[in-house]
Amino acid sequence: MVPAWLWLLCLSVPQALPEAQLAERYVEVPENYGGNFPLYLTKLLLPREEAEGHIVLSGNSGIAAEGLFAVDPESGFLLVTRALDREEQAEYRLQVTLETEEGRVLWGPQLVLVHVKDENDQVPHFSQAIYRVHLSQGTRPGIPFLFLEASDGDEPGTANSDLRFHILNQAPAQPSPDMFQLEPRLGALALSPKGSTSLDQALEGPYQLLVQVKDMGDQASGHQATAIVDVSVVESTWLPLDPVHLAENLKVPYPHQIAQVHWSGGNVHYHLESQPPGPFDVDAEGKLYVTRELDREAQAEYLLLVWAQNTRGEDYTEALQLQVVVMDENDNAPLCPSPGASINIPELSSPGTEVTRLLAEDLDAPGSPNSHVVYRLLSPEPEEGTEGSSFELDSTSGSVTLGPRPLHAGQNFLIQVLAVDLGGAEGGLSSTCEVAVTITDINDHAPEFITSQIEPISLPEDSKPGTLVATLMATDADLEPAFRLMDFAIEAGNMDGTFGLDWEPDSGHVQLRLLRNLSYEAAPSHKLVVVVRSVAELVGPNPGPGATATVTLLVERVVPPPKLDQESYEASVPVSTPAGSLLLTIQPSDPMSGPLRFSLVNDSEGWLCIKEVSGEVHTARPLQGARPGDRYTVLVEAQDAGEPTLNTSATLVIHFLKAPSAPTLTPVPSRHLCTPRQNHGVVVSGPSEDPDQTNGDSPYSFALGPNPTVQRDWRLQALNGSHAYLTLALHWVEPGEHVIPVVVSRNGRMWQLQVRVIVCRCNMERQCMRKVGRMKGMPTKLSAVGILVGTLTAIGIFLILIFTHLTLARKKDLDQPVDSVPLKAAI
Ligand SMILES: *[C@@H]1O[C@H](CO)[C@@H](O)[C@H](O)[C@H]1NC(C)=O
Ligand SMILES: *[C@@H]1O[C@H](CO)[C@@H](O)[C@H](O)[C@H]1NC(C)=O
Ligand SMILES: *[C@@H]1O[C@H](CO)[C@@H](O)[C@H](O)[C@H]1NC(C)=O
Ligand SMILES: CC(=O)N[C@H]1CO[C@H](CO)[C@@H](O)[C@@H]1O
Repeated sequence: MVPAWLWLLCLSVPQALPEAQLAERYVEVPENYGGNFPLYLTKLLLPREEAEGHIVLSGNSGIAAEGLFAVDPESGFLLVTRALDREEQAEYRLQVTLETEEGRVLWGPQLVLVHVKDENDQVPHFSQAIYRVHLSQGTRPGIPFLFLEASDGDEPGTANSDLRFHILNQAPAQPSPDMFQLEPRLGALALSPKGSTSLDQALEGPYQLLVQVKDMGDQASGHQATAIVDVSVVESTWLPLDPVHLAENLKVPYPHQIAQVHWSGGNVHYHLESQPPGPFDVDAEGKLYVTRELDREAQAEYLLLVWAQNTRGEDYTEALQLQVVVMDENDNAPLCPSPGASINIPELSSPGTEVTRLLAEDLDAPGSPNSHVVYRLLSPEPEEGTEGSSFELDSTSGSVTLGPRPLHAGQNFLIQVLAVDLGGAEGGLSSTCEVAVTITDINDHAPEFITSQIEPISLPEDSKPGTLVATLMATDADLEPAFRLMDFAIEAGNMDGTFGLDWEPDSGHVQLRLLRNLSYEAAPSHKLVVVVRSVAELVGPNPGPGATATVTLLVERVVPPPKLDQESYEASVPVSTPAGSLLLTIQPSDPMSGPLRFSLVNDSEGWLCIKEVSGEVHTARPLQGARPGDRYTVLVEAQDAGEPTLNTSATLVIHFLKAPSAPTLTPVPSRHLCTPRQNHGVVVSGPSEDPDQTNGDSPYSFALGPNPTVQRDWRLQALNGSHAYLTLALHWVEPGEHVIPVVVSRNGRMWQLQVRVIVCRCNMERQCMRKVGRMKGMPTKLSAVGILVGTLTAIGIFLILIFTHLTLARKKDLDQPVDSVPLKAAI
């Protein structure tokens, strides 16, 4: 035994420190202390000077009153008066104060916690002296079927109350002495593996076990107690269960018992699981319940697993399985397939073509009438009076096919089908399914021209490349834009690529254009065959004649306007130029070009005239009024003889010159001509003294003066380059002396001759029969000779006069132009 003073010392050491705040003191006192009492516990630091006060000790209910604790006023020690029992009270909470008579606190309070330190003075106790338990066959080894309970009054958590269980004895020790195992710490009694095997082979028992509980843990020492465990082994009632059939939507009060299980062993708890999770439950007696209505369509079958478990939730054995089959009820109408996009069926699809297959789903049990769906076509109904329907329906398969009635591109249908279960029997549930069907276009129409024969088109030869010849229009009866796209081509008549086509891809207009120059000579007309084709491949009949258009093009000839050899003409003429004088000839630049017709546009003076065909410009009359140095401009127009609209014009400028001094003309020896006309004439010769006559052999030209009477009465024919022959033009010309103006010209130079001719009646020998002039009566031979001699004399005098005059004139006008050389007429 530890001496009291030593206890005191060791317990007081932590409290010996001076305390300002009077912190709680902790004192431990051994339980059942066997030494002397009072036992000093700890010294309280009471103040010495406050002697008049008295010490008050208070604490847990009534301890001070019992006088268990006290404070020695002399030493200030707290003391305990007798042994303490931890099992009675483990801790005392004390408060010490120093108070006056009036109860005023002088010191304190000082708190003191007194802990009673445990001593193993308690014996463990089983909760029962005898445990009786049923052990079912089939209980797995190691699974506790009984939990022994024992208690120990000593302080928990210390070795004094640390209990261990043991089997001391098993009776009978058959078939094996260690049929059971007891978990030492927990007191869990279970079959040993050997025991489990043995029990499953034969129904043994009952067994009586002597079990022990001991404290002080695994130490050999300690208190102990024993108890009896009666184990009666029972047959297993944990038997397989028959499947349960449950109607769905069952209208009964819930929970509704569907089966029961029983574990014949003791201390059982039932545990249920449903695969998949379902509304099932099990109660403490093993009754299985369904807690609400089932829906076969949600879950048609459940597998329930029921376990028998000990209090720790360990399975005694395998789970029992219970199959729950939910029986179908026709509680689901057929479900239509979700309406997808409209189904496209090409037009002209043959009857019998499947449009779609409706598969209305019925969630009720497959294979049962509840899910046996049949179909009925509601719409479109076959119209009265029409032959056949557009769609047909197979009532069994739900297959919608095309009926015999033809369909057209662009049509839209909403097919309504009634789907009924129970095989269509009375009371079946139904749904109306809808399928949208669109009849799509196929490229079964070839494009065609609106007009296939184009009126002949005329185009000038000089039309520029790019010129629009014609616009053709084509149409396509198909609906689909892609099928309306057209391609155009010139199939014939465009060998040399003169023409081309131009079109917008999505229009039905095509423009026939010129790509090259036209040529009337090469081809005065073109016949073009234009074809139109569908860009997309055509289905069905080949294009008809409408796919071809014929364009006839006539090329208009374009003849260039005539062109003259000069752009303007000029001529210089003396103002004395007689009428009928040739001034110049206007000619086309290309002698090979077609004939022209010439005219004067604004010859306001009437001085000029032009030969319509030859283009020779003459003076039309004497240039009276023209002054030397003036100029006179007229416009000459030349027209194409065949095409008068083709014309050109040029100016003709006439420069007037001073008139040459009139040449003294040699009187042309007159000679008579017979009237009525006889076959002879007068020879007129060109100017004999023309200096050009010898060196140039260009001929003279002779013309009668412009006087209309002269022109009417006389005819002048060229004989050769230097002579002309003047004859009567009329049958009868008045007898008498006539002076006939003759214009002779050569190389732009001109002379005018006055040819004197005597016209008379003639005898047989072509001799004048009567005197010319104012002679009366028939002349005698003598008078005729006289006249002749007289005449010759007169001529001779006349000639002398002329020559004399000429000689004088020559002397006078030596610097006169050559034009003025006298003319000579010869007989
Ligand atoms: C077509 O005609 C024009 C004049 O009308 C000419 O300038 C051009 O050279 C010609 N083209 C061809 C290819 O003959
Ligand atoms: C004739 O027409 C031309 C061109 O227009 C002009 O130059 C000329 O003076 C006209 N002549 C007369 C006589 O009017
Ligand atoms: C000459 O040609 C023009 C066109 O170049 C035309 O208008 C006119 O009528 C023609 N003249 C005649 C007289 O035909
Ligand atoms: C060159 C020439 O042959 N001149 C003759 C033209 O005719 C006349 C009359 O017949 C003749 O006298 C010329 O000799």
